[in-house]
Amino acid sequence: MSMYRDFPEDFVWGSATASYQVEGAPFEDGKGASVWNEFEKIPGAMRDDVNGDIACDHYHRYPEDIAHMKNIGLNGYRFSLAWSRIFPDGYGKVNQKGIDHYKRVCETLLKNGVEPYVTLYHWDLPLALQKEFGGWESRETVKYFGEYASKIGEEFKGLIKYYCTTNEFLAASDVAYSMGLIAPGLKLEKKRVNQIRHHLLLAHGTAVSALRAADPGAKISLAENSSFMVPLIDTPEYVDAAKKAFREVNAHFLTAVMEGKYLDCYLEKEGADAPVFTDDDMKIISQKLDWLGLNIYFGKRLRPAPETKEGYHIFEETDLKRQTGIADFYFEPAAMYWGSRIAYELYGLPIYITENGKRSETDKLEPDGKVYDDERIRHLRLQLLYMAKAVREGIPVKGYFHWSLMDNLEWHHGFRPRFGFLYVNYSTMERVPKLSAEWMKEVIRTGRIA
Ligand code: IFM
Repeated sequence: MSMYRDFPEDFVWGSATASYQVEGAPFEDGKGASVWNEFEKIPGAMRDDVNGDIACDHYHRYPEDIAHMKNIGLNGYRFSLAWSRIFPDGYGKVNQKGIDHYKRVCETLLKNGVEPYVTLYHWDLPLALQKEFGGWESRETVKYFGEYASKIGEEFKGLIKYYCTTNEFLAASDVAYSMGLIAPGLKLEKKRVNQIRHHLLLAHGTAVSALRAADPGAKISLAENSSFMVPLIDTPEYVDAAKKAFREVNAHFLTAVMEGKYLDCYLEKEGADAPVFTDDDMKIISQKLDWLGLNIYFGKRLRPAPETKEGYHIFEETDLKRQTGIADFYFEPAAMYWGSRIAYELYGLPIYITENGKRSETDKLEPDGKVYDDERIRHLRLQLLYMAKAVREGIPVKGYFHWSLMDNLEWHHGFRPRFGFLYVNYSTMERVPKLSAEWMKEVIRTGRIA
């Protein structure tokens, strides 16, 4: 058999989770409430009216979950800290037990050869900050996020090297404060939401400075699910159009972070609703990062369109069979290649795919005790083939984090959507590695896509 490898030996193979989605134990060991503990009480807010009181019980079962990672061969774990375990009120009094918990998690990971990649904010804002300041509407929350980042940098020096400040700005701003679908579940007008978007960018930048001051060795990024462009043909005209579209469509988030300015097209489009900001804000927001985390689930096919003002045309997705199952997340494996290539050519940072995965509502335990998630394997195979193409062409894609390690609480969609390598039996909390976990194990072992 050929010794050809699709991925180098030092490639980081990880999986990802987020605190609220897996931990449970919402008030244990001094943890303060997050906005989710209020939101989940609203009838109908969560599908099937579930809550995160137990979730996957990862707070207690992390040693077992780490053993599963090791067994699959994963050498990276991207997880988020619950801010309110560290600062129960979002600021002020520190909860040592929360810090100790995450230290134990990191130590167990490292002992098992798994590198922690830690997200500081994955949507579980301390409730006190929402009540006292209106959450991300206020610069107070930004300031306290910086203090939280600084505390983490000091405490976890030597344990955590890789950080994502934030996960997916769009959900943290619009889905939470405009669409009202996730906590705190508000439907604010556009001007206020645009300011929230800006504050989240500022929170990211503030955390970058705080982490660098506390731990100069930290390797810092964010995890962004930008709109990724897939030019239909690989010619300079198509690729240039895709780059232009990528910068413009993501002008309110990634472009601002990477370029230190809001593009005119964004400011013009928002008009009187545009965010209020200063030059200093933009400097804070756009500090140089060490790597770039991309959450890639979908892509937009595109052609150049010299006849339009924008100069490109993005095709509407019409084929419902191609859906990944998440509204607007259309299956487009080529986005793994084009997303990485375009982001690298524009911004020059090493790339990590900080999320990618496949939702299913049909994964089930068979009588033989197995879960045959063949469709997930089909999706992953195609996605990883495109990631391998990027690696082969010299684009520095350094790691891949599968969403998710295990089935978990998919926010307001409840527990029915399953994304995991591990099937979670929610009655017994037993974890069962799915066929996709076996498939992944072989990919990791051989460095090749089967
Ligand atoms: O579960 C989410 C995660 O929290 C953020 N990115 C997308 C995942 C799947 O919907």
